[in-house]
Amino acid sequence: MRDVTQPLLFETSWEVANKVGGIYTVIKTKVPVTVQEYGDRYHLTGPWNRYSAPVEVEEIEPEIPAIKAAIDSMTAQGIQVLYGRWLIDGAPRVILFDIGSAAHKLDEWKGDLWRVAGIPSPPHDTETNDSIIFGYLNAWLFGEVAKHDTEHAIIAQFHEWQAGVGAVLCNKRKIDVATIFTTHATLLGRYLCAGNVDFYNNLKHFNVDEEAGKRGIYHRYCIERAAAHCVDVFTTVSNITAYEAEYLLRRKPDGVLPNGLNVVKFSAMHEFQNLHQVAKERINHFVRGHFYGHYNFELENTLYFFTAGRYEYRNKGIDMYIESLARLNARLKACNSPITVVAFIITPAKVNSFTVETLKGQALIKQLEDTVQEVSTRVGKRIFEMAARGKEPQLEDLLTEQDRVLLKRRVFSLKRDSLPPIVTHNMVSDSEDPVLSQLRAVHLFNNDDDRVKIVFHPEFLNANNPVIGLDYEEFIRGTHLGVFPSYYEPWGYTPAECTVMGVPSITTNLSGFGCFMEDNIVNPQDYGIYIVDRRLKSAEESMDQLASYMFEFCQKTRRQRINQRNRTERLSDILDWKRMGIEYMKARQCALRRCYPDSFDDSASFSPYDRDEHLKISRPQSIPGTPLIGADLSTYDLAALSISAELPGVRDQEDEDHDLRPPINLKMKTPLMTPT
Ligand code: G6P
Ligand code: 1S3
Repeated sequence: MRDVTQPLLFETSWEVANKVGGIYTVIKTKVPVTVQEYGDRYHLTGPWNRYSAPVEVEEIEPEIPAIKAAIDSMTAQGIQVLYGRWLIDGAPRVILFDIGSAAHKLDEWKGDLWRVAGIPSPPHDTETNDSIIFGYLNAWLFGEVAKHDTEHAIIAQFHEWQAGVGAVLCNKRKIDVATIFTTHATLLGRYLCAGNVDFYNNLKHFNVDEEAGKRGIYHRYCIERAAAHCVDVFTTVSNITAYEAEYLLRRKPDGVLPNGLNVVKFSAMHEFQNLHQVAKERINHFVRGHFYGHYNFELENTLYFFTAGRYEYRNKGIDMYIESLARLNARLKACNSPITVVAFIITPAKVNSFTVETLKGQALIKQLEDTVQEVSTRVGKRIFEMAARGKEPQLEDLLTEQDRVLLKRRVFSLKRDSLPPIVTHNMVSDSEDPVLSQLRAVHLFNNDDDRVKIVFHPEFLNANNPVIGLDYEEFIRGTHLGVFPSYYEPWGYTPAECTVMGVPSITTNLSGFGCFMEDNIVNPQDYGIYIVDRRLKSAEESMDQLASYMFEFCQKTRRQRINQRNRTERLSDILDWKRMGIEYMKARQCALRRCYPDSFDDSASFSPYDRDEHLKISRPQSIPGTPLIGADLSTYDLAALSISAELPGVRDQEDEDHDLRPPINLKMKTPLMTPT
């Protein structure tokens, strides 16, 4: 009988030490809490990316004998394996496979996959071929480990379809490991939504095999569906994706594992507010250059909105964002608003380079800045000289003719015939690009009288970028509002990242994050989480609602914005892995009980998922004024939440709106389960 109290844990994903998308963030940010729980019994397996591994992974010798023996048996047969520490927070142990070193086995394994699981694999789908090799290598590893270590229970968690073959093989080969398959989206869901399909209303009626076949993804779909059915525990990242998986993969997930973040809190609120100011100043600098010649708006009255993510135009709601910005523009114009909104769209498209105009704008503004700096230094010297001689400086004495000419030249160079560009790069297919086409259709051209200006930056940001020169995190901090009106979004890290940085955001009730907030927080809007209804409203109504949220945001005073940012930032506790990680613990417990029922004394029918009751968190509170106040609240599950409760009448110093709001008590224990 295996010992279930000290299990070995393997987590398997194509994105281990190999950044592709959101799953990389899930895995990387979750590592510290998992390492804390499992220590050296925790391993991640992934592909050996020859470009990133040398800088991300430090090679070491395996210490656990069963793992060493497993790796030795693989390397003896020509498989190249890198065992090391992933150099991230928590420094977990990773086992990375060189997929190429097993390429000679591909045909044999494809045949085997068809025989044992009935999963077909066409010849030229490289991604699927790699996933098959990856799956066979994982199953090989787990089989060897289970053979050499018969003492400990073993858990293997597989993320997304690319890791699915391993899950299928563990089942077919009856490898003695408890298995979990976690899907972060469904293949079919993503494909159907990207087309013009009324997805959610038809979810129950799709002929899944036919739809997958029509889109050329039948074989991938088979892997995903088989993985969901072959494991002890099947999970996904949100309730909405659980619902989708139930119909598209034909298995109801056992549990939902929402994505967390590794939240680093500042000890004082003003610290993140200061960072906002500093980063905003950097964006201001970019804006002055970008809009040169048409810079007729006040930066003091300018708000920065942005959307960001992979270029899935409809799935990520970029279409809705642009349409709503056009409506916002009309409303701000109609009421003569003093506010200007600069709306950024940051999503990677096929580009050649920055446009000359974009680079020129930044160069001109830099030149002007340098000239003003030089002139000011000279003016300063003159004032000093005059004052030192006892002469009161007169304005006309300060600027020499030479300075005036120099400044005039700089000012003249800022004249421009064309409008400020709506896109910063030369696009490979400018005329067919959906974002540009829609911007043209709604006439958002950065005209002087437009109150909404557009900057489409079709490349992810990084600090070395000669135009914006900020990395993504700094950029978010400098903005005022993130807008993510997604149609298909199993979770959605973008609004979650905004939240932990204290930046309000707009999401939808079709995104996992939006639903999570709606389910767990009373009045999320008060905390800077605006949720557009894309379920019960028509597209037309949703766009209007989005435009209204943005318009309302534009009415806020600076003080209200600062206040709201404080409240938004306070929500970060509920997104921390320290809390979210508990759902992973539940899934692992459940898998252990299903795989090794004889190792448990209590009833085999126990399921960690049975005890869920659903309660909302009434209000994420600020830190209580004195420790004594906190000590009174032992009946609440505050430790798990890291949220302190406020007592009626206790002044909340961080929330300047407090006096306008009724005091609210934290009413109930949150429904978090402590695994037994
Ligand atoms: C932060 C800074 C303040 C600044 C404010 C601007 O709170 O600490 O000094 O005035 O940001 O806020 P705004 O919403 O106008 O960018
Ligand atoms: C998926 O990545 P995506 O952007 O393709 O997984 C992410 C991590 O779980 C999730 O946040 C996102 O919604 C999914 O869509």
